[in-house]
Amino acid sequence: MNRYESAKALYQAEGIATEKALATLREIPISVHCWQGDDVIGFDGADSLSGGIQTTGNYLGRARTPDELLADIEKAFSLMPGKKRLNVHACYAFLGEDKGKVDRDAYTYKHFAKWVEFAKRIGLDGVDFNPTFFAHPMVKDGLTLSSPDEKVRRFWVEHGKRCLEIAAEMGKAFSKPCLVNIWIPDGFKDVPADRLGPRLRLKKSLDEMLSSYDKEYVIPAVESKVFGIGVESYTVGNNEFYQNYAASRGICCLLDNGHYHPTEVVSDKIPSLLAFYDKVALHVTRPVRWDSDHVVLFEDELKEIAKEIVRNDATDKVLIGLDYFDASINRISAWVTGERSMQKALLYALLLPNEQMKALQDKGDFTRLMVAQEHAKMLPFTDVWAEYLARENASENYFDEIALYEEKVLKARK
Ligand code: RNT
Ligand code: ZN
Repeated sequence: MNRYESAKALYQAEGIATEKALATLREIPISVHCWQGDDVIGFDGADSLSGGIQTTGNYLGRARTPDELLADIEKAFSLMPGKKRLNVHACYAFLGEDKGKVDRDAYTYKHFAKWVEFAKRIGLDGVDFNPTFFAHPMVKDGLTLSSPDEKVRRFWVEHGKRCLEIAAEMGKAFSKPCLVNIWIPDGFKDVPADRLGPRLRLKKSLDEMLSSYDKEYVIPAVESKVFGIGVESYTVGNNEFYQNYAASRGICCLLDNGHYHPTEVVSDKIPSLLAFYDKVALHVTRPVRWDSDHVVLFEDELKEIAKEIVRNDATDKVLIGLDYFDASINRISAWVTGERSMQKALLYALLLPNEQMKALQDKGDFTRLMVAQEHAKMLPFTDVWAEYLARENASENYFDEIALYEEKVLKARK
């Protein structure tokens, strides 16, 4: 008997169907961010990052041009098992001859058509989109949609509107809705004199932005945050603001698991939102002491997040996106390791006796529940993972190929 057959039998004895788990896993889309490959710089003129987020490290081979980024994405995605979407930020516009002439408030679909062509060519499930409200001269005093300067506020409202229009085209191109995630860096380093004003302006800006959009092909989401670097005292778009905004406007919340106090966990927020929302979007990341956006690893909180998606039958309600950026290691490897970690966590959750454990909880049999939870940890998960990789034509050793790519391609980028 091979490893998989023996694992299958052991799982079967626990009432768990490995075939079903494998079939489900390959249908769960993961939206992989485009911004790991170039340290979140983009194509539209920025030379550094701002807005309280930070990439650290200077490992060789950062993608410096659109062509390099596309090549790196293609390499990285070829080593990622499962169904993937591509998550694009507006700062990754292919401006061509419009460079220096057309600003973010006037981008159109033509500046992003290449992303759609590319995603189709490499066989992706779709494209998601994000307005880029940072790393731009129109961010004034750290503010965008909440700015008291009407010119600044209008500029960003228009940027948001353009992005919703572009996203509708992206959605249509795949006949599937495109998630448009709104994250703004707005906030203050020190104690503000007015906490309400900026929030009322943000509310007004969002209402203007969202006054019309394609309801069939666009899913707008808002991403809250507790603080950023240099924005420690006050964040306009905090959790309470956006959850109430989303609930009252019928849009979606996006939970980034780096955006809360260290003892607060997103795994526990997912079921709370599922009680009220049809869809919940995620930015899966790995915060180390702060919103550091480390590469996602197969760790306890990630497993817990995956459990909440799987056992609540929410694989089509929770839109899984990745959000991390590490410039201190090979960026392609960073990409692949994070995506595989997410897939592992989902498979791990799919292979748990969720029904039986829930029954124990409902009976109040917490002793047996604890024993069952510990027992489940020791089931031969790795053998089923190996089988998944084999069926996806993906090798467990992805690094050799990346090392070769580093030698041949990345090292030549001086
Ligand atoms: C920042 C947010 C946001 C960004 C990306 C680049 O704290 O997490 O999602 O990481 O939009
Ligand atoms: Zn995020």
